[in-house]
Formats: sequence, C-alpha cells, structure tokens
Amino acid sequence: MSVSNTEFQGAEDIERERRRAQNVRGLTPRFRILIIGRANAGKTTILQQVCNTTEQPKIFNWEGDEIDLSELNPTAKIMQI
Ligand SMILES: Nc1nc2c(ncn2[C@@H]2O[C@H](COP(=O)(O)OP(=O)(O)OP(=O)(O)O)[C@@H](O)[C@H]2O)c(=O)[nH]1
Ligand SMILES: [Mg+2]
Repeated sequence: MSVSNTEFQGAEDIERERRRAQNVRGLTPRFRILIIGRANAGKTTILQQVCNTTEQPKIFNWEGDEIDLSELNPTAKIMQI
C-alpha cells in the first residue's frame, strides 16, 4: 500500500467518523462520560482536556442546583458503606 493510499483512507475514516458523530448528536443532545480513578489519578485533568478548558468542573444535583465541592469530600464513614 502506498503512502498516498494510506493518507486517502485516513481522510475517508475521518469523514466517516465525523458523519457518525453527527448522527449520534442528532439522536441524543446529551451524553455522559464516566471517569473513574483513585484520588489524584488525573480524572479532572482528563475531563479538562476533553472539554478543552482549564476551569474546575462544576457539580449539580438532580434538581440542577450546583453542589458545593466540600460536600463531596470522602470520609471514612462513606468509605465503609
Ligand atoms: N505526570 C503527570 N501528571 C499528571 C497527569 N495527569 C494529571 N497529572 C497531575 O496529577 C495531579 C492530579 O491531577 P487531577 O486531575 O487533579 O487528579 P484527580 O483524579 O482529579 O484528583 P482528585 O479529584 O483529587 O481525586 C495534578 O497535579 C495534575 O497536574 C499525567 O498524565 N502525567
Ligand atoms: Mg478531581
């Protein structure tokens, strides 16, 4: 396979994936990304990279109210559940 053929297939792949992403966005305006990891593993950094931001993530409850991050601090009691 020549280099130019590889590049051409790459462009086709990108276009196919772009159309697929458009279809998915048409099906669901919202989606979820689950990032799991130990403390200080780099979860927030990954989320910031995906969202192309340096802002700290905001957290909301089911009612749509922002949650104070200090409410989410792990405790020994929670870890024992
Ligand atoms: N060397 C290195 N450091 C990283 C990488 N990703 C993140 N860090 C650093 O690791 C530290 C923790 O990153 P965070 O993204 O805050 O980790 P976290 O999992 O969200 O941490 P918690 O929310 O406290 O559990 C920060 O100082 C980052 O700059 C990486 O890929 N390589
Ligand atoms: Mg974090």
